[in-house]
Amino acid sequence: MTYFKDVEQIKYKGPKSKNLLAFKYYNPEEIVNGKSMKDQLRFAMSYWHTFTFMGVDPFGSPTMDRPWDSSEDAMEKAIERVHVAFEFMEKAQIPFFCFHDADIAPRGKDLEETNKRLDIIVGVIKEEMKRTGIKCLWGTTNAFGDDKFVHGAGTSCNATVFAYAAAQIKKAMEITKELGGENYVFWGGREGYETLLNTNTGLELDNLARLLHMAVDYAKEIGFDGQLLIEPKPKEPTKHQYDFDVSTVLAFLRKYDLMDHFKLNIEANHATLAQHTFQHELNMARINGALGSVDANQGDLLLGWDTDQFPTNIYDTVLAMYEILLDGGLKKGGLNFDSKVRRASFDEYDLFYSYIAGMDTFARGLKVAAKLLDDGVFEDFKAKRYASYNEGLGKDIVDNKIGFKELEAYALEHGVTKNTSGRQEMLEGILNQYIMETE
Ligand code: XLS
Ligand code: NI
Ligand code: NI
Repeated sequence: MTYFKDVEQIKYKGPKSKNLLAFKYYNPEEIVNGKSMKDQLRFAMSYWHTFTFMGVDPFGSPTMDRPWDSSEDAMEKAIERVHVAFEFMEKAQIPFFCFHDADIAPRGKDLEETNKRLDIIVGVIKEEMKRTGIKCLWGTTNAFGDDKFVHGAGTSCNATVFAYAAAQIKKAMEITKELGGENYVFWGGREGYETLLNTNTGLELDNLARLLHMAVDYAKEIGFDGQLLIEPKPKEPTKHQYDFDVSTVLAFLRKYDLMDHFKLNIEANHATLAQHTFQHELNMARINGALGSVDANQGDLLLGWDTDQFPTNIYDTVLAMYEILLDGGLKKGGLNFDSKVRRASFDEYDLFYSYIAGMDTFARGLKVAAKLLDDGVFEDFKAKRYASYNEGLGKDIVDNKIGFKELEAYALEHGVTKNTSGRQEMLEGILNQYIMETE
């Protein structure tokens, strides 16, 4: 059965092509910075936004035209979606996918039935993976949608809900392992709170850490060697999400002795919701050795929520790829399009246009970033800017050789040398030049 009859596999046709169903910049086998674009970018499809998002918003009903969703039977529909998803990924040349348990199989009447359903669908996914060579970047559980999670999952005030969340994570880790997933993600869905009038934050955070330690132990027990990831987000659904941003998560991991076991999954739209740039969040993760993977999307700066749009802002992708290359590439991570088509882009072919736009923007971002690094544009500038720490006084400071008394003696004797310009606008001009002129 073919679902996207009007589309052949999307191919690279180059920047001059007028073919709307072709890549202009993403050339999978082209070598950039020593690796093929395919291996540098490790694109992934988000199962939820691509195949379960139906266009509902708080003011309106579903809009998406999805001819394959015709079956009345929930399991039949889920199986059909697996086939469509793999045809889509093959045609769009997306080598990985990411999923929540709840995306792939309908919940059953109880945990036991839900798990049985998951096993059936996982079997179908495995066959498709074998047929296509497409791999699993990460799995996760949805422990936020169901009403039992109204007060949170690992941070619920209700211990039986904590147990249920643990059971869901256990199963989701097992199926992620079964599918060869390279990572497992924890996004703190409702791990946060609305008011301190009813909340014991100390206990909630301790419990969240307990849950994560249990996950680390269980991964070891079943031999799951994927990278565990935490995905920061400052708000939505709760007012105060515990995993606010990269720095908050790092402090949490350090306090609870989890730093060795977790890295971060950084989402562009979550960064801007936290009043940071995407680049800032990647940078903070990188310098702490915690850059794991990326949820590639973009928000709308005029709107205060997670709009999860496809990334088309070239500045953001250049600067994101710049941080990623400085980190030595994505390693086990990838670029997961945690992005959805707008509600009014309801035609099934919009899925292709949106992924092509996102993949091309990141491919171009990769090339520009690689060139900026090759030419040492910003790195050479930075090296000179901090040169005073390479010798004499500065070297004594970074070698931890001197203290306040020696520094005072130095200041009394020498005063300070003249500062030099930070040249921000000059650097921004050069960045523009690279974006516009890189071949
Ligand atoms: C929601 C998150 C979510 C995670 C996976 O805002 O981005 O989609 O990526 O649970
Ligand atoms: Ni995300
Ligand atoms: Ni998000």
